Amino acid sequence: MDVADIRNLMRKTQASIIQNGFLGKRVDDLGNVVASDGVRAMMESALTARDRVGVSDFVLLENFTSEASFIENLRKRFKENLIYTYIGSVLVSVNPYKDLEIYTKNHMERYRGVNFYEVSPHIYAVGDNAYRSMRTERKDQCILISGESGAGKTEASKKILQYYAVTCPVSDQVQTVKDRLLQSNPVLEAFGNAKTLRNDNSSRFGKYMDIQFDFKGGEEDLLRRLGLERNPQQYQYLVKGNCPKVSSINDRSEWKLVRKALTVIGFNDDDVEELLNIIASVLHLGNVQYGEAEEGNSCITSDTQIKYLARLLGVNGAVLTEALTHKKIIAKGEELMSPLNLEQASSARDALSKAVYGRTFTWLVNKINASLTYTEDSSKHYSVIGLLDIYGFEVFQHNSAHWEPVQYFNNKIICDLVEEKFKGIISILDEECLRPGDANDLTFLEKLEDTVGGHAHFVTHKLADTKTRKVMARDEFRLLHYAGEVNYNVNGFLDKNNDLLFRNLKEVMCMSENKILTKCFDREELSDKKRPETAATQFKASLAKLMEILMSKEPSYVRCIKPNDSKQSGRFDEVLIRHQVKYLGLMENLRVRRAGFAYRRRYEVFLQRYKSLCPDTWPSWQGKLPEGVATLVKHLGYKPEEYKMGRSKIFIRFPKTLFATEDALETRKHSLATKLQAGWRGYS
Ligand code: AD9
Ligand code: MG
Repeated sequence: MDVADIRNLMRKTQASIIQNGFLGKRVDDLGNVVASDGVRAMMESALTARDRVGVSDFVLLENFTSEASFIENLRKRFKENLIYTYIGSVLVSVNPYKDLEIYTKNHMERYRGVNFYEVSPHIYAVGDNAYRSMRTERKDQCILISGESGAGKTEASKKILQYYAVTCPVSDQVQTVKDRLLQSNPVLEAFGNAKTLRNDNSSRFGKYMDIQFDFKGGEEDLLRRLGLERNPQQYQYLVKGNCPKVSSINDRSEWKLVRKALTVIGFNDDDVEELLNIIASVLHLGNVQYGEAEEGNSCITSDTQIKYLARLLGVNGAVLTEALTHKKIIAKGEELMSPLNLEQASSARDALSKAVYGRTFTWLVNKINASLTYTEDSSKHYSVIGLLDIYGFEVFQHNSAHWEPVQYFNNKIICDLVEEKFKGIISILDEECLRPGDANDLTFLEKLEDTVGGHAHFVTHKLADTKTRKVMARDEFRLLHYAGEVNYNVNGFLDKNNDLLFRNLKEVMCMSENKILTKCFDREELSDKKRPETAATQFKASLAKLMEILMSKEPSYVRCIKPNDSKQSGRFDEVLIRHQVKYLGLMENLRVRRAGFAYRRRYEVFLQRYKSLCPDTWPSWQGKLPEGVATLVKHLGYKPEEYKMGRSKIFIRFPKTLFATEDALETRKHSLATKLQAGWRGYS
């Protein structure tokens, strides 16, 4: 919040006091009760509209400890298409599963530069607030969007991007970058999202197990060149999830969008062609069928796919066939081709598909990132707002090696169980993967029982009580996540974690004439003797990096809720919603918020902003930060009940305390300017 905002807010409050004859009440055009912070509680109770539409901030609920009234408030608002509600500054959003007229340019304008509490809750308010905090406090921001699969995280992040695109003033050069940023979305979604049972447009970034790309939108001659058919049922990789039909997405128009977007990002026709060749190859690879030759060895039964693959990837068909059925081993300095059995061969084929798709996706992300880099002045530090939209929590019949990033549900116990350095699940899995000899999925499970068997959140068939045992198979372990219990079937854990791409398949890819693949498969990799990192370890490392980035920024939170499991508008499934309210920790959020402390700032930020108001801290404070802040607030006359000193931040209970301080700052600036002017006149 800057001084202008506060002034603006005060002016508006005064105006509405005059208009309404008592502390400003107002119902905006969505029927929301809105008011200025501090006086809201008084005003809202006077309003009848509240019975119909609920309260726009859960903090105003009379019975704020009751989960039932929390959910009732959500229900009232949802019925009225009011999908957004605050808990203080946290935005709760319920997926409406229909297009609402609340994202127009007019709406954007309404939220621009306006205080959080003056207008009805909206995702734009969160975006605007982060933007202004970034500007006034010069601290990088991040907006964390959480919620389960299908709750509306990706939509929320797109809305924020669109808001910035429309409202932030920019130069021409930045405009290009912004266009690219917006256009990167359909591209990333086309290649990184997939239809799942939970969500027709589910984010799969970084996870490539069930990629489905529907080519129904592709042009005829393009399909012919790629050797593809219109019917997605033809492709093994597309039917595996048993849900290839996407009713909510129009492929034809989306495809046009993606083509256009690729051009904006800087792809020429050749680039697009090469990219599509790769995607088509993955589909063909999925259809490579194996038969059994002598001694249980595998052979490829039809060479149709191989022909397409050879052409699309620019590789030698015979070499590819051999690589898909053999493994190269080096014994006594000699290279030997050892035949693969059926199962090994299909794993090798799938590993190749995953590697090709995965690396291409990474390449695409890098290319987009590069096109977004804005290098007008590299010596300058640009403030940033990060947007985190992850893939949501899913509970399926079988959950395999899919480590959910649950950290910001404050799920530390589980995170330690999964991640701990020597005795966490990931390190035990890695250890089993490295162990030569008889290591397999079941020995991995036994090792888990030996090592983490005593953990209160870990159960297996052997360790379970009689009741749980009935619903657990012998090859499963169960984790009691914050968000729910999940059974993990260990079948395939070792293979998936190894995700090993045989050396000879890598060699074939390195020989490819496809320019994108040459960048994805580097020859240097072949000479590297080092064992590649396992999938789980890679995931863990990228998560750690992400956490580091997030920790360095000031967070805002958006909590998304999915109203029902059938993707229907207007259906409010109470059981499902209550579960999410629980694991998103919304009741806890509310309790903390009700305890007060509307405003919190890091000591250095607070001191920097207000130090000029106290002779002891001006022009600079030499001692420790908390002492400087204590001296400053004492001088300003803060009463003990008005604030608390935390470890690194000061917490201020009432906005009015802060407003008074801001006013003092403004007055000082004003008198300083007057003095300077007078001095200048005197001089001339
Ligand atoms: V996943 O964890 O990536 O599987 P998300 O990202 O949480 O999931 P997503 O944003 O993709 O879910 O939302 C799912 C669908 O809900 C969208 O495709 C829209 O059809 C629908 N949706 C979500 N938010 C809104 C909204 N604000 N308005 C209208 C929405 N429809
Ligand atoms: Mg998503």
